Amino acid sequence: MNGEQYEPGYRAINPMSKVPALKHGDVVVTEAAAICTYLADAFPQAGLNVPIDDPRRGVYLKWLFFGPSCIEPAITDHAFPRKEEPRRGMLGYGDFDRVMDVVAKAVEPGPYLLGEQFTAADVIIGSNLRWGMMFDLIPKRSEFVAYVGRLEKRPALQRAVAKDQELAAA
Ligand SMILES: N[C@@H](CCC(=O)N[C@@H](CS)C(=O)NCC(=O)O)C(=O)O
Repeated sequence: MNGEQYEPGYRAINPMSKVPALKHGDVVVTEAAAICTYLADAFPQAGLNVPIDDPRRGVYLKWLFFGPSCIEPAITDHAFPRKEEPRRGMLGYGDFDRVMDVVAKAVEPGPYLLGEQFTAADVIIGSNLRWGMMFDLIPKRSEFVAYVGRLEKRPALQRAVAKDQELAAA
């Protein structure tokens, strides 16, 4: 909020002046979904990735990319409509309602996007949906509410929320 992301020190880390950014040894990774993918692969013992030779890897990668390439721009365009209606075929996400329907269908069977295994893809899609509902940017569909409710029961999410609250209080 103080604009430090625009200063040369942070620009050297991420020329986009965006957070988050991760430094792991000499490796710098930016873009939230890339960071999650990188960490899940770097620490497979955590069980958050789908290995490269697993046939579920394709679906796993699809959801990791779907957050930043479809859900986030769909939410932003919906919240701040463009002056001129863009052609559906030119928008990578198509249209907002289709994105919501596709995600609702994917999270409904549960407990997670890939079934019993919680993966980095749930971190991305889960945070899109949790944040989207929190700020009334997406509809509170029963599928979303149930999925986010399952995520909120996870101790890891509870620890992360507590850390955010500590930071906000400070
Ligand atoms: N495409 C980026 C977007 C990140 C993003 O928009 N971050 C916001 C905070 S949530 C930010 O850094 N805003 C600061 C600014 O643009 O000045 C990603 O997925 O990591």
